[in-house]
Amino acid sequence: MNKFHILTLFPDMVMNGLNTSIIGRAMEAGYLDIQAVNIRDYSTNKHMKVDDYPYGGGAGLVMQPEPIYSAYQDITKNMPRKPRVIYMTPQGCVFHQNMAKELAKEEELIFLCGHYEGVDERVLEEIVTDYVSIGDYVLTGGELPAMVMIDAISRFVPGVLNNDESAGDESFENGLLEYPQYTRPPKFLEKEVPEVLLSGHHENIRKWRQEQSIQRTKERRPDLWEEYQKNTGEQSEK
Ligand code: 6GU
Repeated sequence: MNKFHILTLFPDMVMNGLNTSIIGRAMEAGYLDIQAVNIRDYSTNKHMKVDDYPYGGGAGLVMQPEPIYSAYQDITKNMPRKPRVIYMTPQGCVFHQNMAKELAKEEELIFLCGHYEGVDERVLEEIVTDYVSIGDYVLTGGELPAMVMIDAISRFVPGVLNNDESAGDESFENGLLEYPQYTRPPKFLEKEVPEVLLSGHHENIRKWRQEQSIQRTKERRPDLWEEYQKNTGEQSEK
């Protein structure tokens, strides 16, 4: 069982998103424990204020350090070991599948979601262990990125996926994009399902899928194909 704590000003957004589908089912079944903690609950201001103007001037508001630190201390007070704290920021290193696999080994993780123009640097220095971005674009807050990371990490937690859903052939597992999939009907808009898939010849199917994976990776992700060739010594004959 893996436990995720999310420090956020929008706990409903995060919980409503994650309560659904496979992650929701895994929480219900006890494979995951996901808790959103409302940073505003730790404000000591009479108006429950959590942000203020930036020193030095500039646009927007900055989240103040005290409520975040109090929430962090509350979450970690009975923990024997301090867990990793991931701050969601476009200034972090970019999240990828191997990072998801590694983070799935951690029993507990804390995600800190910022808003406005950012978070006071001093509390980040004090509690954050990892600065992570989900890609080179700017979002309004860290909630969607935290949900993205938790979804990707949870897929590696034992019990979360059943056998049919389980990781293996999918994109990135072998450094290539996944091959195309087909189901009934056998003919749709005059398009037939590739014959080899109906043949029952497992070795031919395996070869066909491998070729399709390679073709697709070359076309859509030349950067991944480059990397794949370096790692496997595969020659570019196609
Ligand atoms: Cl982690 N946060 C925000 N606010 N924007 C982002 C991001 C994170 N990753 C990409 N854009």
